[in-house]
Amino acid sequence: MPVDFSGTWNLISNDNFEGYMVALGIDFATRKIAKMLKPQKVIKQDGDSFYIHTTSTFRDYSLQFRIGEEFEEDNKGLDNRKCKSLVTWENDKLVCVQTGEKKNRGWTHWLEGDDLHLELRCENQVCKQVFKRA
Ligand code: YOG
Repeated sequence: MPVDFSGTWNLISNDNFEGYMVALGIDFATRKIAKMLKPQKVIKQDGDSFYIHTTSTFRDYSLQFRIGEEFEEDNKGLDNRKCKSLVTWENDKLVCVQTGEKKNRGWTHWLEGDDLHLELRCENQVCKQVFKRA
């Protein structure tokens, strides 16, 4: 049975989000607001199809993709840079490579016990987020 990320998840920790946002070129005022947020993720997983909706009181971001199929991502409301994204399984981890202007950009999701983990990468910065089921 493959891992199932489906569910509603609330952020409980957010390590080095500031460094990640600086690497993405997010301005100071926006970073000040963003770092106070406690986003919620709704993930719907159906075979190789995924829908990930990240919501907050400030901005929302939604993403739909299929494993192994490269797609254009616009990062609208985030850093607004377009990139080509590809999500694959690496064992039980969901790994996204975001190819574009920013080097070493991507993220990885995995489950650890009852928690959802997310590592966000950009250039030399790594942000580590943990979510618990709502
Ligand atoms: O998740 O891509 O689950 O898309 C990353 C924020 C903050 C806006 C959030 C809004 C990067 C201002 C999405 C936060 C910082 C700061 C809630 C992470 C950029 C702008 C939307 C992400 C993947 C994996 C799915």
